[in-house]
Amino acid sequence: MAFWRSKKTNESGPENEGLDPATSEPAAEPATDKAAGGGIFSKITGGLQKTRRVLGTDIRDLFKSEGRLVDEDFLGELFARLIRTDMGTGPANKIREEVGRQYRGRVVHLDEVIQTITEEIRSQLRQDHGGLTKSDSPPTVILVVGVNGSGKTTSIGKLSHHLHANGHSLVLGAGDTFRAAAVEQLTIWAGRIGCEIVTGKSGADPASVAYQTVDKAIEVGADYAIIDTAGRLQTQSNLMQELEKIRKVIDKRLPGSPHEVLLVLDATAGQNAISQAKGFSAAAGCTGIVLAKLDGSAKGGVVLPIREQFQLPVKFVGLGEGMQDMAAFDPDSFADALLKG
Ligand SMILES: Nc1nc2c(ncn2[C@@H]2O[C@H](COP(=O)(O)OP(=O)(O)OP(=O)(O)O)[C@@H](O)[C@H]2O)c(=O)[nH]1
Ligand SMILES: [Mg+2]
Repeated sequence: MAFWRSKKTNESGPENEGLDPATSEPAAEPATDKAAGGGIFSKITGGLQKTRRVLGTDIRDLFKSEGRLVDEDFLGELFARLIRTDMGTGPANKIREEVGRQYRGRVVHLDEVIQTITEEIRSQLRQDHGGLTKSDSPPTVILVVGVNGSGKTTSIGKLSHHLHANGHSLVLGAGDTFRAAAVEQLTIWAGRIGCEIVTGKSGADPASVAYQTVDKAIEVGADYAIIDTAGRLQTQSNLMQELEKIRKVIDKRLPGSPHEVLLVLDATAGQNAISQAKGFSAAAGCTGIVLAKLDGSAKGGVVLPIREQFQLPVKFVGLGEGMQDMAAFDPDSFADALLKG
């Protein structure tokens, strides 16, 4: 299975496509991914180890081999275990209700309940716009935002690696000009991938670096321009205004851009990631979420309230620090990886 998969929901219209809007075929699997021997399912399953351990073990503990009567006690215990993954009370309640509706008063076996929970999670995660937006006339401009240390630069590296491995040309923009180390970090990624990068002097106006990045991408005919930004809190109004300025100058150079504003959330932050998403999605005009560091978190359930409370689709999940440790978010694989296997 491809690392990067056009989802069924994305095959109906150009704006909903995966990487390549010209085709509804899944993107070609990069050789590197094959070499790693991992399909998307095993990748996600591996990345969700910590959450799986909490959720799977906890739910299995509820059962004896002969099955268990589904009564209010059972449903209460199930609920308590579900929310330990940071999925929040809303989604956990819906799962409890569905299990109660199907099995109340009956003795059930673990597999039946796991199946019902998986289906309920799948349906809660379903989304229409999972793929990366691609502009009809290149370059597609992607701005990457989020709080400090959420995984922005690393996610750009991984995304760029994948795009490049699939034959797309790209220009990176080191829009985090606050720290020399940030420019260095992105420069190392560009070197590894073998793509162009635009950097400004230390302390340069990030908006001017963003402008030059788009300019360069247009000049060289690149397919993508991907712009890094410094970490910030949604409460820092001056820094949020700076994002607004970045957006404006990009739009000036290439009207209609940025085509994507990806908000990178740190999955280890669990429910805190939700409040970050709230502030950012309004202030920065975000179009999608990258949920980074799922591998380091037992709070992978947080993707449910993210889907519940935001109109924003989850586009990618980060599953490690390596170049290939990212996957397109697919609700079905994700739900299966949480509970099955
Ligand atoms: N395990 C794991 N670590 C990750 C992942 N994504 C990023 N990291 C690590 O998290 C740390 C912060 O990542 P960065 O990409 O530098 O985060 P950032 O948002 O660019 O940080 P600032 O620019 O300082 O705001 C680094 O040590 C990364 O290697 C992931 O998916 N899994
Ligand atoms: Mg960074």
